[in-house]
Amino acid sequence: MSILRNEIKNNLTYLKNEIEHIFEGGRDTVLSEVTVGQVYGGMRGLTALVCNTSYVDPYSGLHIGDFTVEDLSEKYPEEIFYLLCTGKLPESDFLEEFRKEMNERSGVPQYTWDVLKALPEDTHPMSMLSLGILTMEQESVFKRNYLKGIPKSDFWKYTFEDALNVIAKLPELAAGIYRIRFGDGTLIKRDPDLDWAGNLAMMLGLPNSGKELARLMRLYLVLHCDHEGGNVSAFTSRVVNSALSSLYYAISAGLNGLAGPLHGLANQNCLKFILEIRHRFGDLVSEEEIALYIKETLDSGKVIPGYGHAVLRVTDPRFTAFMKFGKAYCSENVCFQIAEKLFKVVPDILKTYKGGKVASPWPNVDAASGALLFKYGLNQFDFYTVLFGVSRILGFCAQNILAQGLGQPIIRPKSVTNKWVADQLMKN
Ligand code: NMX
Ligand code: MLT
Repeated sequence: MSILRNEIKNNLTYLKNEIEHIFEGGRDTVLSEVTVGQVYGGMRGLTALVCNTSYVDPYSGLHIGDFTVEDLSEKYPEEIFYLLCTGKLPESDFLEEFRKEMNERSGVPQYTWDVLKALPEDTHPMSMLSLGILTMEQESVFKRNYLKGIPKSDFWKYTFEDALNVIAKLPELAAGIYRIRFGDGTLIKRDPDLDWAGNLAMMLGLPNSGKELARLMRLYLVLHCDHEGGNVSAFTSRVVNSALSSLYYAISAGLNGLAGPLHGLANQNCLKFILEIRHRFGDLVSEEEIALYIKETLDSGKVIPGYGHAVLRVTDPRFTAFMKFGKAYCSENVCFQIAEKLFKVVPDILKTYKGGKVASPWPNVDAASGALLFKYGLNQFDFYTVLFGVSRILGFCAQNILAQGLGQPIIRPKSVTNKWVADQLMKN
């Protein structure tokens, strides 16, 4: 991986120069003011973090380097990892080099399988993924070397080693979790000639899944890779790593955040929602029936999964990319058709719901992907967030490698009490 390592080094030099320049321009310049509403409102809209892997524009969505989602949807996730770490897409021989590197570093330890197989049968696959990564923590190259004593400027190099070791094991780990939890527990051997996503698709062992599942898996693993620094899972992972807890701890922590229904778990909940609609109204459900179901769901106090976003104020371009795939390959599929009908019905209802309080009535990344996975035989929707996690780990790794390379300090914002806030109001 010498090409990638060198390019990360170049990127770090570039980013350090940029930061020096920014500091010369005004270290004390105010970027964002914080209101009482923001302090109590999940810090929404507060600009208080720097993340150099990707950026989310409220109106055009995810940007990685100079590229939009549309530019990247035909790429391989391996190329996206390179892009996240370096700001550039790799040369054509990178995929082959990466494949060889993954072969050398692959192999989930037997003790990890022993732990996962010993868990209760109803353990959620996300707990298994998080725990699976955590079991391997003592393998951390960063931790071993940190204990020996290494200069701060070299931290990122060892974290990069940890990243490659984890990424290489992910297809086997994720597919193994699927087979332990939903299959007969036998593990399928990886194929050293396949790419990262292709191997994961193959090792699930789904009957008749073929090349189309691999194609969808590539797109899925590209689209979920990163979403700047403030989302729950990436932020958690970065905070944990900022204490110099190894990448294994940081990844596991980030995954625990991703497992929540307002974040990554919406992925599985979307398909569950579609299946409930299908079960109640049949394959030919009308838009009126869907509207009725949406209203009933909202009246019962639940959110509509796959709709809304903390940053985006338009239809998520990642949703659009999945819809494009669905129209090309799954247009006859009932679940996909219901996802299409939901897209026609939900935004208008959410626009007026709670007096127009929903900041974004539009679909997010989760609204359509489950219908596509279902079509290719991946019908255990409890597993979907694991795929989100596998992809998002690329972002966790890249964000932490760059932050360490830039020597970013431990993250520790200041908190205050109600009394402190009330005193400020009195002073004003
Ligand atoms: N269905 C019903 N109510 C909603 C929805 C929705 N899809 N989205 C927002 N609201 C409500 C929200 O619950 C809040 O109500 P209240 O103040 O009474 O608690 C109100 O609208 C204002 O919330 P927003 O400012 O619009 O959204 P916020 O930034 O707080 O939360 C989400 C963003 C994504 C958590 C929220 O839109 C949501 O819960 N969506 C459904 C779950 C989902 O799809 N999550 C996946 C996000 C993407 N991902 O994969 O991580
Ligand atoms: C994500 O991909 O992390 C989600 O869209 C949530 C977010 O960005 O807040």
